[in-house]
Amino acid sequence: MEARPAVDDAALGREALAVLEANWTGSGTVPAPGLYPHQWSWDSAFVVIGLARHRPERAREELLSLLSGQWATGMVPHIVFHTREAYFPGPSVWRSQEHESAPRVCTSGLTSPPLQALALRWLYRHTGDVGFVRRAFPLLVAQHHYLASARDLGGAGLAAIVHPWESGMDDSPAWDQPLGALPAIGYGYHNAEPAERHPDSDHDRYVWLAMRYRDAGYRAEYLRDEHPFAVEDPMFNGIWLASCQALAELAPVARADPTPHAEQAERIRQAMLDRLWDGCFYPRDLRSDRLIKVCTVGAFGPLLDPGLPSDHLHACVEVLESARFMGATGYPVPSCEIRAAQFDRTRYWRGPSWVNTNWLLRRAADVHSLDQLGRQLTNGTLRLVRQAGFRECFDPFDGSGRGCRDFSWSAALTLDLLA
Ligand code: 2M8
Repeated sequence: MEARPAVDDAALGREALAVLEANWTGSGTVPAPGLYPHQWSWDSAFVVIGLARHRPERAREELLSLLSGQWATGMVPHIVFHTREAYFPGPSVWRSQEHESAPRVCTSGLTSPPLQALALRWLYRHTGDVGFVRRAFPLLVAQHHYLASARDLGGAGLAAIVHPWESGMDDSPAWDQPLGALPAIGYGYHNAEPAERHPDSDHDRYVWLAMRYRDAGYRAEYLRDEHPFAVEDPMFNGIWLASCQALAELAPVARADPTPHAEQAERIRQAMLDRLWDGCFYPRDLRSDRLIKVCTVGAFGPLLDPGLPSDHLHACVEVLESARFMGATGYPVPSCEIRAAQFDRTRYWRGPSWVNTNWLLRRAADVHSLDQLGRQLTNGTLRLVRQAGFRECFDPFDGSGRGCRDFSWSAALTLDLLA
């Protein structure tokens, strides 16, 4: 493990702000220099959350810059390409500009966990900026409308992801089953990526799926009737539910009616209980109509809901604190349960711990007044970044850093955890 000189809270906060400053391009914050040279959707929302207290003006710019990539359908894309930096798959693959509902700036054609309303609520809490809420609120209502209409592929009130990239947890073992059901593909989109990220066979499938959707004109009907990957994910929907509740809270500020947003949150809660629960929350593969029975950190997304029934809450927390997750590792929270055959402490979303999911679970602990769990998550996460720096992810057993350095959400959420 790399040794870092001991840093106190104030110095850690200054380092975090310096990383975010360095990753600001003038039109958005990149997740990390080099590997991710554009603006990613949920990364950007985490940056807004981290900057809300310290640099509210920058946080507002960050959110507006991301929303400049919103499509007329309401879809907020998972990548907005503000610069011409090389990245694959880039604008020439997505070809967003061939679509009349796409914005002027180039974007991807997929979406990502809809965290933006929660980020707006965070910003409002720290700034009280009514004017900004009124400006951003309708855009986020449109985003939620898109999810409720174009993405309710199962017809039960949940949003389906149509690509592993949309989950934010690309190579999670949760997607092995639906990806394994795709035809054998040999496109050869070699990705020059470190081995701890995606093997070529997975990357081929990712690109193939994205191109099928593109070639179908990014049409909602195609997603419903033909697209071979459609999954109701508890983390994506848990975040959406939390964002619906954020819109309901912000509605009076925006002079809007909170009722539809509160009702939407209730629909999501009920549908997750009816469709994703079997002793724990699991993703549902809509193409095979089966639960995907591997327990990953995504299972805990519904904990973000203050209205989660208490028996479900306690069952989830028991799993989280058990030797399947936090109880066995020195650091919170492995991205896959450690007893699963697919667990791999070295590979990206198949085992390592991540600051963003730790933060989401810390938020869930706050929501349910689980103070001890909250403290464990906060202290464990701060220990990771103090020891290894603002890395992309971390070995859950020894805390060593993995992936990129100077990673934006690790820095941004550290700022929030330090407060
Ligand atoms: C990772 O996803 C990108 C594709 O979008 C990749 O693997 O290249 C994920 O960790 C995702 O959650 C994150 O938003 C993105 C940028 O940090 O990187």
